[in-house]
Amino acid sequence: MHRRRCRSAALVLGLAASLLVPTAVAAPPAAAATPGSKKVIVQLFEWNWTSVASECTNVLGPKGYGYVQVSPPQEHVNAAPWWVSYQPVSYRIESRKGTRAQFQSMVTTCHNAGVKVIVDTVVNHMSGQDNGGTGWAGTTYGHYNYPGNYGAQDFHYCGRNGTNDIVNYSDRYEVQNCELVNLADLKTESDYVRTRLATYMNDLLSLGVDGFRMDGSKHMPAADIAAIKAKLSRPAYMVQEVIYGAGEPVQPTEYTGNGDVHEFRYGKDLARMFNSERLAYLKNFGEAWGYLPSSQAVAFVDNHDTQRDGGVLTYRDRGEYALANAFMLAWPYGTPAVMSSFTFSNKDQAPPSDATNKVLNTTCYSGWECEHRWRAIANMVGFNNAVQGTGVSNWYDNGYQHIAFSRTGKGYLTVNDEDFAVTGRSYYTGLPAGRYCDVIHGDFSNGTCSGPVVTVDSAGWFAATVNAHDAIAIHIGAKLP
Ligand code: LM2
Ligand code: CA
Repeated sequence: MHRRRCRSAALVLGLAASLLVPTAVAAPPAAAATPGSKKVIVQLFEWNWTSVASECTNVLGPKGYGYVQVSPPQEHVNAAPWWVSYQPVSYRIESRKGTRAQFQSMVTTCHNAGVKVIVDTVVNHMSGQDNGGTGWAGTTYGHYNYPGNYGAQDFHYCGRNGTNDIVNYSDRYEVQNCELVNLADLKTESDYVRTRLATYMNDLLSLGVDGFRMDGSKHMPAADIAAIKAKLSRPAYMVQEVIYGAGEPVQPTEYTGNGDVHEFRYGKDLARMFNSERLAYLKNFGEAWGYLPSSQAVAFVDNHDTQRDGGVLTYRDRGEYALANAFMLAWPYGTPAVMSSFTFSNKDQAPPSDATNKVLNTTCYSGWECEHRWRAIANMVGFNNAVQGTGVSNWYDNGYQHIAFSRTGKGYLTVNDEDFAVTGRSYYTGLPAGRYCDVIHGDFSNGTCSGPVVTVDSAGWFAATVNAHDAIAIHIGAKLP
């Protein structure tokens, strides 16, 4: 008995000591969240370089956007649909959106406006044209032959399903080694291919770009992306497109070692809360919903694919879409990315272009929706900048579609998606007393507000009516003197 007790005491001691042994420390995650004090990304989908440049100067910089994500700049197959951008034929920076010189000048102009540039980078594949053709800039190519870049030996031919196409997303091998919609699938495990891709990305870095949106990341092993990244000439921001699919073998979390990852569940769940469930459920929106770690996620209401595929809110939802974006820009989950679309009535529709398929200059708001300029969205970018580093406090909900919360000490948002106005309520903000511009309805500049002003009393409260399907937002960056 005595001996047993001693032995077990020793065992207990041994166990206790083992609790003190330092665990293996995982390498810190690669560059996570857009670096810098201005986090918000805007995707200027299919805008030409000249128009992106002027938008940086006139709107993105002044409104506080940190990053612009531009569509793929490399030479592509020549046809009308927007998706030609996702069928590279060479790595010349020469596309329907502009020349290399225009691209270079756009990067410089955006930097001068304080806006960094993320490039949509197509690395998983080349074109999907069985009979080849002549690219936008005159390059003659075949489906598996891109002179000077790739030949037949540089592609996968999975030979499953009677073709080379991906059919079964439950099969990791197929997802990464077969063809996504007939697009010639590069052997990203080959050092030659990796080097060629890194050379393209290094060329973009030499033009000053700040980051990459890695198209089709799910279709490449994370290790292949890591190997390409290791060949880059300098550190760069990276966000990988890995569409979450329940039960699929390839999961978004596999990619966080390389950089950020898009959280596709965010926009779908947010749409469901607005459309058929309750905003009240958003109280713990984010990691608690099974999402990627906030510090490595890029969140979005919609992107160019999901706005065509459904299940999300888009510009067509008008006010609800604005409210969803306002919520995203106020809520501390991930790096928010705002979509800016051209309007379309069919999925394949070209961006406004001339007879040669060259993209026309953007004219907000004809043919281009310019959601990122809508007041409720554009002004919430300033809110996001003002509340960086703060948590959520003072959550309120009515159990249904009316919610409110503080970003502690810096900002306050209340969203009312009920069919009725909420009147006669006061809201506790915890903000310093004073007069604040309601940035959902007014622009703040030079100390004045073009819309309604909200007065926070010395105890941190304000009283206001929140109209049906409307919101009020105030923050310390838009406080009247
Ligand atoms: C992406 N991420 O992984 C892009 O975000 C998405 O927009 C791309 O699809 C896709 N992956 C490939 O980069 C788009 C578009 C497709 C289009 C492809 C290639 O949604 O419809 O496919 O780009 O341009 C089109 C045709 C398709 C055809 C294919 C090859 O729609 O029917 O396949 O071209 O010719 C036979
Ligand atoms: Ca692949």
